[in-house]
Amino acid sequence: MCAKSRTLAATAAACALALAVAGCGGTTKNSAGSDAKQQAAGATAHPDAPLKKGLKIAFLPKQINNPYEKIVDDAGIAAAKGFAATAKEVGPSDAKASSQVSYINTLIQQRQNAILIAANDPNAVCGPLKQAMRQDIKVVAYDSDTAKDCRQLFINQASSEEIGRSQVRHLAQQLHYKGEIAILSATENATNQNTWIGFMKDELKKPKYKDMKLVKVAYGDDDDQKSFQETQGLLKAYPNLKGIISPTTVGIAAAARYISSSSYKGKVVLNGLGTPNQMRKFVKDGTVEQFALWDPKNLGRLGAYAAAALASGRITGAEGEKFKAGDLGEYTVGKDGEVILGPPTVFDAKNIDEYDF
Ligand code: RAM
Repeated sequence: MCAKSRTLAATAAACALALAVAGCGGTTKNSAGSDAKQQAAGATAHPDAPLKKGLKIAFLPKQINNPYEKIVDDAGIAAAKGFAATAKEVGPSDAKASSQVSYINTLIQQRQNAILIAANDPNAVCGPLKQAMRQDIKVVAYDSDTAKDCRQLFINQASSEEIGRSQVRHLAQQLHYKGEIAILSATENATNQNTWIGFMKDELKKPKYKDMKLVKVAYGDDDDQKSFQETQGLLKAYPNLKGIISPTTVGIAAAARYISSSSYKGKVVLNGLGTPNQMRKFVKDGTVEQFALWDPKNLGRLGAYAAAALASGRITGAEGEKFKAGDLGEYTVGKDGEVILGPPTVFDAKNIDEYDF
């Protein structure tokens, strides 16, 4: 599977599938972009080079007011302080496709050493990111990827394929493999959600799911109110709906809030990706039986270490390179610059109180 220090064997197939089903990373590779990446990568990695002191690292999340992104970035900033870097978080208050562009331009002007970006769109951010790489600013996507030639690394929280397929597997078990289902996603352009949804749709093609039907993919835009209203709309429009997958921490929390005080509580199964602290009360009151997530703090930490390793010349982003990520241990760069944090955890009434994030 996707444990640390191992390259993901299925990445090639996974990404080919993601491209086919979700349009992930489907940017036309232009020569300028490839040049920017190659130029930035340099010829050789120096694995024993000391970690540079005083690096300037910036986290650019999908949106700054998303509690999940805040946990990721705060942990990354704290990790960076630990190796004498100056790190900060800047970003838009909405997750629209182009809302990150002006922030990238400012970070370039500020001569940051590395930009970490959770991309709201795989392509909309590419121009300025290539510009950054041409100026020797390292670019690391985390949480939500850009097109592959617009960054040097992608720190993925878990195998995208495993996230997508397991969401369907879990909901199907809860529904005894029967009934209409819907997806409540984030924004229509989000690379991570779209890649996962691609794998969900592919999983649903298997014969064991023949009595399940995906009736709609709705978009709450990682906005609490919109996600709440979209949930209401789904349940009204599809009276036979039996289950909802919400692969976004904002979406699942809003959906749970709506369901918890509606007549659908106990009748419609909600699963997806959420933070234990946001979901605890809905697990305790019986609205939600289970959901999943990785440790967002570790995602931020891994991102910070990866950015520093690149900016110090220890790695270039090439497949097979290894780097140390503090207490998290050693990680290996996989195909297409992907580094995988590790498998997600499933939370339910039995274990939720063991987690505080
Ligand atoms: C939301 C964001 C983020 C995603 C999580 C699961 O917070 O969309 O990108 O990884 O949910």
